Amino acid sequence: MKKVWFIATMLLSMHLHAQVNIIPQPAELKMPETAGTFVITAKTPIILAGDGLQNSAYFLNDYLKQVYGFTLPIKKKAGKEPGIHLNFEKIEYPIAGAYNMEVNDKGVFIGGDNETGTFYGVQTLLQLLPTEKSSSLAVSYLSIKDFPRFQYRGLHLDVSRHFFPIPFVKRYIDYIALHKMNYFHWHLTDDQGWRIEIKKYPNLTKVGAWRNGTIIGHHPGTGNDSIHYGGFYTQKEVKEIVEYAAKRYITVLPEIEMPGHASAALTAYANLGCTGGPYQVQQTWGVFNDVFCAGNDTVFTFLQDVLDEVMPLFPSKYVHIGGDECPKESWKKCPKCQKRMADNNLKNEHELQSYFIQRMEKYINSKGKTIIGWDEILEGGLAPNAVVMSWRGEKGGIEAAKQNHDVIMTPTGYVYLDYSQAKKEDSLTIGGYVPVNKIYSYEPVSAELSEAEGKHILGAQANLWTEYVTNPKKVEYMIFPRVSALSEVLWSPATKRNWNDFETRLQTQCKRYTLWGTNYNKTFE
Ligand code: TNX
Repeated sequence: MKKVWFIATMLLSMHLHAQVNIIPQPAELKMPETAGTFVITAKTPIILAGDGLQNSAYFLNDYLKQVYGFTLPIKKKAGKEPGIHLNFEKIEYPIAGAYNMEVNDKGVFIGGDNETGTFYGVQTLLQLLPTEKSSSLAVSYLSIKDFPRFQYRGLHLDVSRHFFPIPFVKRYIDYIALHKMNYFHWHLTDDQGWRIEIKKYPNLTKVGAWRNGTIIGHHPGTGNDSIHYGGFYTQKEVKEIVEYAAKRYITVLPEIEMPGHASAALTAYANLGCTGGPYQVQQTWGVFNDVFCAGNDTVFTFLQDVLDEVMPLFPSKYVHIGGDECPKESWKKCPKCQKRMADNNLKNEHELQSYFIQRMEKYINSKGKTIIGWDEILEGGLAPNAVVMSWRGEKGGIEAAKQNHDVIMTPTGYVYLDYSQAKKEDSLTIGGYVPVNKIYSYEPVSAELSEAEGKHILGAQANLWTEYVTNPKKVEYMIFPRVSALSEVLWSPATKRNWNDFETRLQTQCKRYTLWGTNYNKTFE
């Protein structure tokens, strides 16, 4: 009898204290005095209070199906029956995504300031579910008030150095959504491959999307020149990705690199370079001297044509046009470039690069969009409306904010996911060292900025360059658990940041990675 009683209390207390390990940490979380759980089973309805909440319901059902093997009936709101209630609530927070949430004996109640907020409330609900497969999911009674700290919470993927197929890009977008992040920066062009179909210039993908041989010296056991490596996305596939992301309240930010990192484009259309070629889709990593010719008007026509096809595919108000790592050697030797400099009173090649970016900005602005560029676009003078992505540390971002430009912080020393996360390099990486506690310690708003300047920091982004990341499993290994740490930096109030507490919650998060079938780096454990 005693034994039965003991087991019963054990089970009851387990039930009453179902886990609450949420990442990113909500702004306000309260547990009621009387603990308890609401149990979700296959019969529990999702009850929608209005239009626009279907995306959240479908995401919840897709997740339940994949992870626990069942879905829930979706209903329009009728009475007050128990269930998962998806609502709207007036919160009036300046950044999209605020929500309130309550779990009690009547169910789960999520009220977003807008669709996005309700969607994020659903992400929180997923984190309250058990980390083992089960057909009855106990959720602890609690109440939450939550809202994002930054408006730009980004994750980047380089698909040029290595190509990743559409189903994996979708999975990557799911990972962004599960972390309440809202930008997917898609690095679509570089020296080693052009990855987006442009109908007016078919050679970009016929020629520019392919290189001969896997890259020698960097992939142990490969270096096989007989391999024709590459791939690209059709415009139809791009649309599919943009729609998929939109249903998760994620904006896809396309990047078309200029004037550097242009080998793939030059190989396809040799007249776009200063020398006329021949060029090759690069087979090694690094920075290459052949870049788009700044003295040739055909180059500007070409890039405008490309953007005319790219911009309508992406509803994003921003277009990323690169601007990083552009050597000036070919411009120095090019008579047309020198003439352009003389005609426009440009003192040096940095000013020529600035001319290039400003000319493209003018075109892009005329189409109602804003450019983003890497911090090199500060050199030679910033284009008037440009947003700066600060990657070579924070200096460029700080300078841009002081010049009243918006900034997205992506400093190598904190948020470069291609860098190793283990002290003793545990797999082939580009080098560097960014362990999970380093990314967790990142503060995007530098103390060097005044309050007004600090408002220009829209947020931050982690970048995954893929020179040494050859397949989806390795992508997962590089991003997790670091993206979970970044999500808290970007979402939670700065006052809530606490490494020890995060480390405890991360143990549960790792169980979730396993539940998702996702690879992750375990060196921090
Ligand atoms: C610099 S970050 C680059 C990339 C490389 C990366 C490797 C940036 C704007 N440019 O082209 O892949 O370093 O870490």
